[in-house]
Formats: sequence, C-alpha cells, structure tokens
Amino acid sequence: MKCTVCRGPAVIDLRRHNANFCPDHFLKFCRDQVARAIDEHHMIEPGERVLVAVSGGKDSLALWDLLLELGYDAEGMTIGLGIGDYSAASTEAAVGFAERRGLELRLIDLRDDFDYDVPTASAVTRRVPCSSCGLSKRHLIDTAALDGGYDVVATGHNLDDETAVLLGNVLHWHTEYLGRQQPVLGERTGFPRKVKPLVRLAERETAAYCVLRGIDYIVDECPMAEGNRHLRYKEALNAIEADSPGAKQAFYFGFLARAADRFSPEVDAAQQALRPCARCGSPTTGEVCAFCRLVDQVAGEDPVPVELVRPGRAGVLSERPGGRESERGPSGPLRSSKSGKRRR
Ligand code: Q46
Ligand code: ZN
Ligand code: ZN
Repeated sequence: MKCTVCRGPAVIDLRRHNANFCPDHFLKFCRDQVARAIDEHHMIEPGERVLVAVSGGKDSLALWDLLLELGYDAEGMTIGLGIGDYSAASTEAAVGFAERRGLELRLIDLRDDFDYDVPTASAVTRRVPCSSCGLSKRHLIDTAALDGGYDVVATGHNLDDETAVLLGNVLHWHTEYLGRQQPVLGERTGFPRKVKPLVRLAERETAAYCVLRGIDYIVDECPMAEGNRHLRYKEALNAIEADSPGAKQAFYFGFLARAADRFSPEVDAAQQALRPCARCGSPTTGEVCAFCRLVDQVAGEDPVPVELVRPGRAGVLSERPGGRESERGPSGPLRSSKSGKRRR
C-alpha cells in the first residue's frame, strides 16, 4: 500500500477519500481537514482564545493537539465525573498531556467541588447516568468559558459522533435537536460559541492521529455508555459505510447543506424564553437552572458505586426521550477491554 501523495509506504487507507497515506501525509491530511472545517464554518477567528473540552480520550486530545499545531491559542478543561477507574484514568490522561506540553488545563471535580458524582446523581435522580453527566458538563464548561473570557469552546465531536446523533434525531424526529445540530453554535446570551472542528475526521482517524503523534489517551469507553442507543446507531452506520464508503460524510454534510436550516426557528423560540437562573445567573427557562436544581437534589448524598448504576443493572433508571442523542460516548478501533488502559 503506497501513499497517494508521495508513493512512500502508507500506514492508513481512507476508503471514503479513495486515498492511502504515509505518516507525514496522514498528519497533514488531519490538519487540513480541521483547518477546512474551521474555515468553512467560521468556527474560530485568528487571535481568539479557545477552551477545549478535554475528556482524556482520543478525540479531545487530538483536537487540542491539532488546534495548537494550527497555531490557535487553546487551553483545556477537564471535569472529574467520579465514574470509578474510568474517570481516574481519563483525568490522568488529560493531565499527562497538558503537563508534557506545558499547557494550561482547568480541572473541576464534581465530588471535590460540588459534593456529588455522576453515579450518585444517577441513583438519586433515578435517571440514566448520561443525563446528569451531560447536564453537568455543559453547565460547567459554559460557565468556565464565560468566566475565563474565552471566545469559543471546542469539543471533540467527530464525524462518527455527528452522524450517529443525526441518525438518532432523524429516526425520532427530534426537530428541536436537529435545529441545534450544527458544527457551530453561535454565541447567545449566557452561552459561549461552541464549535466542533473534528467533524471532517472519523474516529478511526483521530485514533490513528493520536498513535502517530505519540498521544497517550484513554482507550476505554465510559462504562455508562454500554449498550446505549448512540453506540447502536454507530454500529448501524459502520455497516452502511463498509458497503458504501463516504455514506456517513454524505449523510451529515448533505444534512448541513440541504436541511439543517429548516429546523433553526425552534432554537430561536427556545432562546427567547430564557432568563437568568436566580442562583447562578445561567440562562434557564425556569426560576432556577437545571444544574442548580441537580446540585440541590444530589449534593451531600452518600456516594453510590459505579457498579450499582451501570446500564442494564439497576433497572430503575429512566431515559428521557432524545436525551442521549445529544451526547457522545468515546469509542474507536483501538479500544481495549482492560479497565483504565491507555494507549501510547
Ligand atoms: S461520560 Fe458521561 Fe459520556 Fe459516560 S456518563 Fe454518559 S455522558 S457516556 S460522553
Ligand atoms: Zn506520503
Ligand atoms: Zn443555576
């Protein structure tokens, strides 16, 4: 297998691009795809300060590295979710990446800073863990970005994530989510701009990028993601992609080009109904925002072990319609079955 560009030995084939690349040209391909996404969707202007939401997985660390490679002023933020060994290893990977490169990483720990963790919140609220997890992450990252004076928040959602979310939202016609499914969510009152610079890269590519760049990332998926719909949609799309390379890209970018605008008015309507939370000032539709209500409900409760709230175990947790499709779970071709294992 030869590199399509230089005819040297190739290390990866990209069927949807009908191309093979050697290490150097693959890394250049990744940088070019991210630069193109940023440019085409007006994600980040030169000189803007970027806060990267870092989980310690391949996507967020590749994103941080790529933004720095492209010359952006990018700092990281990671949130300790308290999901047993998984969270400990995730934070370790994020901290290790930042320390080795001398980068600024903001750290928040749900247990230390707010006296709860995701498993406990799940047990107390009797909802799937991703419900309180997603809510907490969104609120804390938005708040950190606004308080820290960042211009934009960047997240590691890749092409596989976005197509899986799109499939879920289309299957259930969650039009309010379709209206928000853009690679850029513009700044609104109380919300920073949010961008997804990896939308042109598949997760196999971000994993390969990390391996070639020597980035030590957590390989395991969150144990709470087991069996969730998001992963099942990914599997279905992988089967389609295997028969029809490029199908995911056509699905997602076709949606952006031809359909996404049709769902936007609902977002505007929802935005108009927002007002500041009486406690923390964050935008909310009620008196007190969902994050402050969650903290009220769960802070100080006795910690619940991860094993008791793993999907399929408790049998008492409800899943809100559409709630999971707006979140993502890390996965990839290089994943390991060992808990907390990281790939170098
Ligand atoms: S970390 Fe949190 Fe994800 Fe785990 S509990 Fe769900 S939302 S799956 S990205
Ligand atoms: Zn080459
Ligand atoms: Zn609040």
